[in-house]
Amino acid sequence: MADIRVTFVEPPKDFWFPMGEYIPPPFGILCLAAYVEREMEGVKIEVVDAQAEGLDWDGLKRRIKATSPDIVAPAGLSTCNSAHALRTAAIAKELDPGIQTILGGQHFTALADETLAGIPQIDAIARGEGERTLVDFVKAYGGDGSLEAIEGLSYKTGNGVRHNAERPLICDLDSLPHPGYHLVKEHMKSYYFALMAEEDAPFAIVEGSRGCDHSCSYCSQWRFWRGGQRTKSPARVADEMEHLHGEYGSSFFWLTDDDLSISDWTDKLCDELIGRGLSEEVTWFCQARCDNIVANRELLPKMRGAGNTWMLVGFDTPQADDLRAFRRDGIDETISRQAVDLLRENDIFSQGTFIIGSRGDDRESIRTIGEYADRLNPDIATFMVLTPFPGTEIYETAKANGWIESDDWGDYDMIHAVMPTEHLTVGEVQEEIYNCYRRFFGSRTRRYSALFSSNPITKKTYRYLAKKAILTNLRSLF
Ligand code: B12
Ligand code: SF4
Repeated sequence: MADIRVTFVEPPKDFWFPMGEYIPPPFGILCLAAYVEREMEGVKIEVVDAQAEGLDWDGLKRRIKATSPDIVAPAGLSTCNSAHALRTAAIAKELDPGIQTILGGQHFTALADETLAGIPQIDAIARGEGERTLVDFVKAYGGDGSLEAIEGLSYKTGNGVRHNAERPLICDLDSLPHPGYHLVKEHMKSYYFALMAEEDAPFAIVEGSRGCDHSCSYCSQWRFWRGGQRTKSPARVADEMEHLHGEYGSSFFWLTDDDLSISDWTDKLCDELIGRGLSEEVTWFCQARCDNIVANRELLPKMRGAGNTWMLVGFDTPQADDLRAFRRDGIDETISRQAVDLLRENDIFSQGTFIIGSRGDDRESIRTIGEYADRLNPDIATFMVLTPFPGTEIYETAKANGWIESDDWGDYDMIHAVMPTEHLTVGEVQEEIYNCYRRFFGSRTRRYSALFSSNPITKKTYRYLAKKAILTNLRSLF
């Protein structure tokens, strides 16, 4: 099938300031683009990365026009970026109403019905895993098959919205092509993550698995990927890293896994990285649960030796009731403390996340969360506001009870408060997140010991955060 032009777009967007400045490769659409490229000969694919190309909205419009697309597929990473995806689709329709627009990702999967019913510029949504649904959509556009038969697709019909049956997940993730980094090869040196690696250390994203075995009530991931975790093989993940390093010089990697399975799998991945000499050349970031870290503590020295320098761990709160309500089974203060100590002993930088703004929170309980962060003392703390992301249980409860006060999806970034608690207004929750950061990062003792730390990552991180005035940014939100 020839002559179909598909343009994938990473729209212009702000970075998430608590993590400093960065330009990430648009990983999700790179996976989709590579899959379409492999499955459909002759389709002309372009990936427009507005961030890497430094395009504003007018520039993006000109750039999309220059690709003469038949289909425009914007990236749909998170709820707070959903308006950017919609605006991209609207631009495509302004250029030519005949261009087909398709969205995907967590937010639009959860809100497929209202998005299609309410937004004229969207033609279709691929719900859940996108690769195979998108290929079938492109084929149908070219006359091969009907929309009606495409599993996982929701789309507009003459008189409403049709949601086709769910599509089974891809069993073998190794069967996917390597993500389409070659489609953005001219930008590979511009992807960076200033806080986590040097600005001149090209940053790439790799995916070890999809989904998660847990079911935290505030998380949209486990439902989106329908429970359970599917992994690529360790050798395949190492192949991707080796290729990216060899071809483009990528030297800092973010593993997308929601909970890296620190187990035999990680052991093998480390063997691969060490055996290929990559551990000398690259560093990598991962996220893992503290129970997982503690249960597999014997692997931490090997992970550090294989280049793992930074780990993000969710501690949430010291309050047992909230941990229960969040369904964070297996997480408590003892295990959290052990995890921080183990990471420190193994020279792995620990980023701990904490959640404020649950229904019962008042100023006092939030102060105890701040104190908890002080007690656990991870290398840095990231405080986030409990956010009702569409697709989560918390969203359903909050919506049913009328708790949600903001309908601006741009606010759903875990830094803006969108719900009051029983005791605090939205504005007061917003103040409290600032207070938590001020307490942690304002501590002179912590700042001085970090600035003079023997750990270069700690030193650099605190210097960087001080320079970027994160507290001033947070203060400006209320
Ligand atoms: C890497 C990452 C980042 C990177 C950015 C990466 C990027 N490309 O821009 C950084 C660190 C900067 C980041 C920041 C944030 N992130 Co983030 N991030 C991730 C992470 C770990 C991996 C994303 C990824 O590449 N996944 C792998 C790809 C293959 O999956 P995918 O993107 O979902 O795409 C598949 C499908 O969704 C679908 N699909 C997706 N888009 C489209 C588009 C079309 C057209 C189609 C057809 C299909 C389709 O097809 C794809 C292939 O199957 C995810 C968690 C996760 N494991 O996914 C969180 C995640 C996306 N982040 C999240 C959040 C909340 C944030 C932040 C707000 C910070 C925070 N509080 O955590 C900021 C927001 C940034 C901003 N302002 O843009 C949440 C989003 C929740 C939600 N419902 O909104 C997630 C899900 C984490 C979580 N556990 O909740 N993030
Ligand atoms: S918060 Fe993390 S551990 Fe919990 S369900 Fe989501 S991805 Fe899994």
